[in-house]
Amino acid sequence: MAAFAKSDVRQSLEAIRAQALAELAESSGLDQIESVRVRVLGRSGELTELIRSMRELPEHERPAVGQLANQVKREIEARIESLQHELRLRKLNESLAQTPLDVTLPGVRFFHGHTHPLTQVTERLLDIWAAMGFEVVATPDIEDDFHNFGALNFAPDHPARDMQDTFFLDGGLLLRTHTSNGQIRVMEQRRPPLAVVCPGACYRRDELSVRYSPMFSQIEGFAVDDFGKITMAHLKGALTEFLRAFFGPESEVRFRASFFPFTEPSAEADVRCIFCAGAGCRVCKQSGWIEILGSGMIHPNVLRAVGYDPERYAGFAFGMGVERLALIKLGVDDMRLFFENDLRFLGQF
Ligand code: 2NL
Repeated sequence: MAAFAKSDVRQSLEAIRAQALAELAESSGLDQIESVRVRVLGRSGELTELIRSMRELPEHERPAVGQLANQVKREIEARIESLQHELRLRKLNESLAQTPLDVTLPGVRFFHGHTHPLTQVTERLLDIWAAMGFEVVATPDIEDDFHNFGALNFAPDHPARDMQDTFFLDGGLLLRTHTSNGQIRVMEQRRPPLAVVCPGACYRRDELSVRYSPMFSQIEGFAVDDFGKITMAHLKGALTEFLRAFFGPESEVRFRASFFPFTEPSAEADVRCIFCAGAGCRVCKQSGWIEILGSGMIHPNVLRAVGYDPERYAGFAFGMGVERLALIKLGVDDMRLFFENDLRFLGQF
């Protein structure tokens, strides 16, 4: 068949336009508009097909006819759009007229949640250690006897290993009683120099009370490097820096000799009572100091247990209870408040 004539195409375009615009009258509904759109502009719609067939026109005739085709298409599209807009507006107005809307009513107040105070304190503590170059490592809650006790130089008959204090699981496993297990695992897997903090939940068979909970959180940390490069002075410097970052730059810090199976020598760190500034109060039991954390130089037996030669490497370690720090920092006097999740309490932080 010879290429069909330009005039035929023009006529068809005009016809499509006339019919479509007639059908797209003021009174059309959304469904009707849509059916016209599909029939004319759809993938195999009348206009679409016609435009496609224009490839068969002689080349010199195409521009003029093409222009008309585009104009028709735009006209129909614009018409559809304005009709749809009008219809939606009408619907909205109708529904607003039906249900009276009092724009003076107060708005709905959204309840904004926030992180739990213990989480806030944990994040702050970890941020401080991270800023001092310590890497934060998550470690398992379920542990074996070696990583929770044996490697930490606990004697076989140490009371902490008692059924009464520890949750034992089937198969010789247990719920860790401190986060030291994680540090043992990190040291086993890697070689010095290391500076790591391990946060996490710990478990002991205590009744929930003002001061104890069967589940609580600790943050422990350690730094190990060549023997001679890390001393008790680094321990004191790092912990003093940490305590001043947490309690304020003017905080007075003191170290007292102490004992832990896994450190030697061991020291506890206190800060000047933040409630009475040292004058003596109920919180510091009139001593003027608040005990914050335990620390020490890692015991040679612990280094040996993870495969480090204690003549070649040395390090310090420390541990702190997150609930205890949160109680002190937030001025709360009963640990149960952190676990009851009463929103009247939590909402204050
Ligand atoms: C405290 C005291 C402490 C450690 C924890 C530790 C871990 C390893 C080796 C040596 Cl793997 N030490 N941790 C050291 C001294 C004290 O915690 O009062 N925690 C709440």
